[in-house]
Amino acid sequence: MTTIEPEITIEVHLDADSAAAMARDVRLGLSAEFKELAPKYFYDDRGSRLFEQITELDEYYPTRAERGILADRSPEIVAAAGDPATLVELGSGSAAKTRHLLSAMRDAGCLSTYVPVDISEEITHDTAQCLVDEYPGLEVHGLVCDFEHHLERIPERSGSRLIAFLGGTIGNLYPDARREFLARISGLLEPGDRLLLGTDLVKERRRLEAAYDDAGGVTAEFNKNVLAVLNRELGADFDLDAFEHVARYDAEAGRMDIRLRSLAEQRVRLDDLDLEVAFDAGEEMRTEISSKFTRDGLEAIYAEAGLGLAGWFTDPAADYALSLAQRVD
Ligand code: SAH
Ligand code: AVI
Repeated sequence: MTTIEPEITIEVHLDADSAAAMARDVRLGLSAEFKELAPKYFYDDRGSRLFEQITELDEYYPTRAERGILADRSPEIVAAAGDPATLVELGSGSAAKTRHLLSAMRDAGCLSTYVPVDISEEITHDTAQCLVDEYPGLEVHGLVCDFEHHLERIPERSGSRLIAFLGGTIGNLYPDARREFLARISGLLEPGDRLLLGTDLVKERRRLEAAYDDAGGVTAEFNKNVLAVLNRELGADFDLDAFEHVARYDAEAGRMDIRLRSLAEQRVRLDDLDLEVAFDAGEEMRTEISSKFTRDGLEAIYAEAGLGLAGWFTDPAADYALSLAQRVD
């Protein structure tokens, strides 16, 4: 645990076990007949910076839509969440849009503690520092960890909590993982606590595919960055120029399917895994899914996790939704 200044505590739970888990995941994913890597490995420093660039792209509407809802409705959201003392944010990143919630909590006189939870250490430190400067008196208790595995590290509750999971990141989890994750969040909610979940909504293919394949190639760079992470972390020798970015909407599954396509027949060596992987020319490897939701679908997903919808906020075009959920026993 690091206490950087009185108001900031950051706990880092990425250790030898996390490195071993990454090695295991990658070995499994690259040894399967249909190769796949987990999207959490995008987010080293460079990946986090590239994601920030994505959020500013014309084609990438989700951040703009979510920011608009938060800018307009945060006081209402905070009141509907019962004026919480603590904001826990999963996958917090730069917390750019979170300021709207924090300001509404400050203005309502309830703001005490912010708990950012993110796998990327540098961005969590930077975010904590900026926020204590911007919100005098705010306590920041950050956790650098994998939110799929370390939710129990979230500090004990003192006063009511709002757990926010913004940006549509829930869409990056497969249905089974999502079910388990929401059930665990549901288990963290005490009476009076709320979950605030950001979800991108189903829409026409053209806009979805453009959002994940921008003309400037930023998303392609973000996607290929996972190969650079494997080169550094696992002694791999991926040639980033030997792969191309692919982003297709799978309407049946209701999700973007994001892949890297091998441009040639090639072999890649991962020294730290003592593994050699063969790619055929044209072979595709999945690096991310990004599910799109409907209100009915989300209500069913909540019900399975013992949660009930307590608020629904969309942008005027209904591209994106923020929903409040509470535990129903
Ligand atoms: N909430 C921000 C950032 C979204 S990007 C926004 O709405 O703009 C997704 C964020 O989740 C990144 O900061 C990434 O580092 C983090 N993340 C992804 N997988 C994670 C995991 N398994 N555990 C913890 N953080 C994760
Ligand atoms: C973080 N997550 C919600 C983004 C998304 O839209 O699924 C990640 C992303 N991948 C490509 N562009 C953005």
